[in-house]
Amino acid sequence: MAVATARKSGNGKPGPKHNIEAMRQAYYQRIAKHHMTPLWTVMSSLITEEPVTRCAPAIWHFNDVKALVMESGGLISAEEAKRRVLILENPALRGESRVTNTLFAGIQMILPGEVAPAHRHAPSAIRFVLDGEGAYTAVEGEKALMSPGDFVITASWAPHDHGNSSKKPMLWLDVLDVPTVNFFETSFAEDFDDPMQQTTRQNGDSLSFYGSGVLPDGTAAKNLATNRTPIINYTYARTRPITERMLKAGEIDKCHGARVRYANPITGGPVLPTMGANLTMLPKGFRGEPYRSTDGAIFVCVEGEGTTDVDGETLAWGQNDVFVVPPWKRYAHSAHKQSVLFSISDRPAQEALGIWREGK
Ligand code: GTQ
Ligand code: FE2
Repeated sequence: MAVATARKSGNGKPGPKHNIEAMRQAYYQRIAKHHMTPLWTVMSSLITEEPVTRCAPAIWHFNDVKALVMESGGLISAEEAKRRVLILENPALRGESRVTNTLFAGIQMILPGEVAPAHRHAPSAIRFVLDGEGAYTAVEGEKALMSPGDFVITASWAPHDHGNSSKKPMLWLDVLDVPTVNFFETSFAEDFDDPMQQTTRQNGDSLSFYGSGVLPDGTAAKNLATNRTPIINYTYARTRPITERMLKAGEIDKCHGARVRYANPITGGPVLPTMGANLTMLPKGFRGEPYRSTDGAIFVCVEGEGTTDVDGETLAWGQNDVFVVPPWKRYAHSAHKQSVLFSISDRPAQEALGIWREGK
């Protein structure tokens, strides 16, 4: 072995610098043939002192998005597309079908009379409704009629189909943990024969039941304590007034505003094991203090107008704009009008792995 020979001939000391460098390179080439490589040449870029992200701050303005998504309605039906969605690709991750390193985001549109056929898959999904009124998602036998600001949960492997029995197109934001599931190489998916599932519960039943401070008694309760919420639709009509009450009571976080966390009412944990979400109301004139955390987040401006400074870059948002803050980048919100922001990230997954951090 070249290295051992060098040590012997040099009385245990390495040879001259140029000599040892050449010997190292020759050695790396030899071990490469055996699919091995030295850690010491990559150590500092492999185990970094701070998070390194490939993700860039980005914003999609709803005016542009809506016009472009509406155009797709004339090109393909929901039935043919299966899901008529335009993917929001992070500008630094083009071609990777992702908005952050761990999350997929897209804008889905469903026209009056259309059906997006029933299927299920390993990735978990959420919808956040942007525009329209009265289209539905059916999840595990329950129809959720949707209005702007509603937050709808489709857990891993839950059967789901969408339909629009209203008179208006409906647009919503889809967020799925697809890149995370694919990172683990654990994707499964299947279609159902029937395009629409049979409903077995009343519309909105899960929120009426589990969002009311009572829980089923006895063994049924134990079976419910899983890693996903039993609630299908966290309606804006129920959630917004809570942030408004917090705002009026002065319960305003210096960084985040009057913010609530969407919770599993059985466990108090996040809505899904891989994704967690918040809703915040910012008073007019709010100037948030800088904050950072290891979970990159997707934000939606539900109401109002303002800006978010991300690492020296200013994102100016208005109603239904979607924007992204990469992991560990400092950001601060400012609200020019009273505003409501929805946000979603992979924080629960990071917390489960014990790697989540936050800082100023
Ligand atoms: O609505 O079921 O944006 O399965 C991507 C995959 C939406 C859906 C997406 C999906 C869906
Ligand atoms: Fe789906």
